[in-house]
Amino acid sequence: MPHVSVPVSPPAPLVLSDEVAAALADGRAVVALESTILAHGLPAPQNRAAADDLEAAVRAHGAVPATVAVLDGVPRVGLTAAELDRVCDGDLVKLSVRDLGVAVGLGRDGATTVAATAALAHAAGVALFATGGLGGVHRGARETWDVSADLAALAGTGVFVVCSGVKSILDVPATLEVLETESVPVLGYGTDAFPGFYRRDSGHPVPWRIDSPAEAAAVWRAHRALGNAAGAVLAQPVPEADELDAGLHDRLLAEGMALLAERGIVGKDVTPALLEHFHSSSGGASLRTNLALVRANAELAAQVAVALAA
Ligand code: PSU
Ligand code: MN
Repeated sequence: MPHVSVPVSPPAPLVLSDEVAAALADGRAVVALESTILAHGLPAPQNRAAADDLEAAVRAHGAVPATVAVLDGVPRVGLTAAELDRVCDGDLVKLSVRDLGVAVGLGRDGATTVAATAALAHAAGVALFATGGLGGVHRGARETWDVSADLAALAGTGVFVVCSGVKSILDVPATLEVLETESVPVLGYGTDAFPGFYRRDSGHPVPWRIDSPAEAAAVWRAHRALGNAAGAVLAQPVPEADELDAGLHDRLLAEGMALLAERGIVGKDVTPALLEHFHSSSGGASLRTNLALVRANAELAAQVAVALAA
């Protein structure tokens, strides 16, 4: 049989903003930010203010922010103000990794999850990524098989994600087990407890604790140098003053789970529906917590990115 040469796949049709492209070319610090949290995790109009707030938090610590989304079928790393407007009031669909080719092929708009943002950030050459809470194994996954693609993405994508643990709406110990199986290191930042998103302590320990951006940078460098292709998780608890009250948290979670069952909500609508229930039923308390933790994560990611670039 004659040898048939297979064309190599073209480079991903990514578009970097001028600022992000210049920073990467100079080896300066860049931090990726996801757009699903803006389009589906936070209500309007607070989401638009949050988009600016997160970018400002990254800049304040000396790094360049790169919010990621797909607009008119173009995967973009680094958005203009007008593009952030579209993400925040455009009624965008939620894109995980499997949806990227579809949205690009069909010329659609979409907001990227942790998984999809990690894939595009990595393709662009951005290592640091800040978000709120990772997706993971859902409660009841034994019956529903609902396991976020965020876990598979972290297993196969070399990005360093700064977050506040996994969303407390998930099965936290099962999620930690999957991260262990997939060889994704989990580091507590200034804590021995794995953070619980709205709460500082999920009730489960972290395997490793680190206490400075320099330590985080050293761990990331070594992780990559040793050839581990997986990502890593740097988990920072929400600032103490912004933690959600434990009783309120548990009540909202129980109500939210009942609501899902009652309305038959499944698949990618589960996480936005639960977050929406928290925001609409906590009198603004969960929103304040969510904003505070993402901002703190953006700040820390910028500090680690700066330490890595040094
Ligand atoms: N963290 C937040 N708010 C969010 C999310 C994370 O503070 O809205 C989003 C992320 O985009 C994450 C997604 O990837 O929720 C997980 O969705 P799912 O469980 O359907 O994989
Ligand atoms: Mn899911």
